Order: sequence, then C-alpha cells, then structure tokens
Amino acid sequence: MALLTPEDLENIKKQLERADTAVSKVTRLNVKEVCKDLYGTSPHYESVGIVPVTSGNGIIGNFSDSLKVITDYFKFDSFVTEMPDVSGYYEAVESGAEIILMADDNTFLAHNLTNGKIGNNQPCTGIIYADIVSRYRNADSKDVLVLGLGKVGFPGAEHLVNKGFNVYGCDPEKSLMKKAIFKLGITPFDLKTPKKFSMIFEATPCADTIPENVLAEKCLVSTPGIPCGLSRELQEKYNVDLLMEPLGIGTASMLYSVL
Ligand code: NAI
Ligand code: 0TF
Repeated sequence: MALLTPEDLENIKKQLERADTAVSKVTRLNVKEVCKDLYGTSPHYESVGIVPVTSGNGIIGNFSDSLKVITDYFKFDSFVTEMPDVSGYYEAVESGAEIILMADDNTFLAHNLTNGKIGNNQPCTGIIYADIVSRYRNADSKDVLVLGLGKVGFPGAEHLVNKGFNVYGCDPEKSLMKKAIFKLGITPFDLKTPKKFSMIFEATPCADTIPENVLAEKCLVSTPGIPCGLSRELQEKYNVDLLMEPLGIGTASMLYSVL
C-alpha cells in the first residue's frame, strides 16, 4: 500500500472543506448527505477512540491528529489515545470509545464496538468516490471510466455496476482485469482509444495516468489516488472538475458504514 506522508495531510481541515465544496458543486449534495444516502445512517456524537499504531513503518506524523480533525468535522466526539498499539486500544475502550479507528501499513479500520460492525478504508473509499462520480450533474451519458481496479478501484467499479452504470475499466494487472470482467461484467478499455468520458473514477497510486483523449470538456475526475492521476495542464485545458482529498472523505464513508 502506498503510504501517506505528513505533507499529504498538511492543512487537512482546509483540504476537507475545499473537497466538500467541490462535492456540493458537482453533485448538489455535501459529503455528509452523500454518506447518509449511501448508508442510511447519521452520526450522533458517537465517541471515537483514535489509536496510533507503531508497527511496520510506524506512526505517520499528522495521521492521528488529522483523524481527530476529520471526525470533529463530521460531528463525532473523538479523542486520540496517549498510548499507541494494544495499550492505546485498552485506553480507548476504558475511556468509553464506541468506535475504534486505527491503521497499520495494510489496513485502516473503523470498528463499532456497540453493534459489531467493522469497516475497511479501501472499499469504503472506492465506494464513496465512485458514488460521487455517479452523481455528476453534467454527465452526458451513463458511461464511466475506471482507472485502477485494485483494493480501492474494484469496490468502486462494483458499486457503479450495481448502480446501473456502463463501466469501462483498465488496469495493467491482467488478473485484476479478468476479475473485473468476469465478476462485474465491465468493458475492458484501452486508454489509447479515442473515447471521451464525462465521468472518470481514478484509483491508482501513479501520476499522469489520465490521457488527454479520454477527457470530455467539463468532465469530473473523482480520485482518491495519491499522487493525482490528472496533470494540472489537462485539468485546465479541459476545464475538469476535480475531486481529490487524501483522508477525510474515505474516513467519513468508513465511519458512516459502521453506524
Ligand atoms: P492497489 O495497489 O490495490 O491498486 C492500485 C491499482 O492501480 C493496481 O492494480 C495497479 O495495477 C493499478 N494501476 C497502476 N497504474 C495504472 C494505470 N496507469 N492505469 C490503470 N491502472 C493502474 O492500491 P489501492 O489500495 O487500491 O489504492 C489506490 C490509491 O488510492 C493509492 O494511491 C492509495 O494511497 C489511495 N488511497 C487513498 C485514500 C483516500 O482517502 N484518499 C484511501 C485509500 C487509498
Ligand atoms: O497511508 C496509509 C493509507 C491511508 C489511506 C487513507 N488515505 N494509504 N496507511 C498507513 C496508515 C498508517 C498509520 C500509522 N500506523 C499511524 O500513525 O498510526
């Protein structure tokens, strides 16, 4: 998994506010409303214990503090534990946490201790970014291009298929392409094909993945991928609406999924 850096998370509140404004502009719903519609839930100041985890590459500067900012923004009542790891988990539960948020290098989870529900950040992120693209108010058809069919992209593609969209997908990993074709029925797409899309969901860890020939004038690129798959030059040239945010929207999706 590509890991976040402290720099990715600088000014997370500003990044989240800007992204929320972008979501409202392109869908007419804000992130809370999208989450409520997706999961049928709403927070009521549930207590969230955020536990720093030292295993693997260790604690990421700004990660737990950013989760505190994000959970406050979405109206949860959160705290970061003083201790990390197992001691932090114990501290969180002893302090009354109803939901535990914690991440190692492979898994970022939300576990609701009151109802047993558990959420994984990768599918929850894929689902909400895909859902947002599916609500694009300037969409010219039901065709959506999905770049990257990994742990974030595949659940996003599945969500779009379930919502009745025509999903065109690509991933250089042949086994993932096969899985998406046979399990989801997506149409394999060669990025050199001169077909334009007004909705693009990008879920890769690479820059500049989106070529010029697929961009319709005034399209939406919804991407959790870091770094951004769309160059600044193409964004300006095609007047692209861009949704990209490093942590908050996916975390909100995961939290609402366990309420
Ligand atoms: P993954 O490694 O499971 O999947 C990425 C896929 O992209 C791979 O299958 C790879 O073959 C494919 N890919 C690479 N270059 C490509 C290209 N040019 N065209 C099409 N496909 C290409 O990674 P995962 O977990 O799905 O994460 C994807 C991205 O999302 C990462 O950058 C990760 O850091 C980010 N992420 C962001 C979150 C957020 O809240 N913003 C939350 C979770 C992940
Ligand atoms: O960096 C990542 C994921 C995050 C997905 C959300 N954008 N790409 N995961 C590593 C998190 C490690 C956190 C660390 N153990 C800590 O500070 O607790």
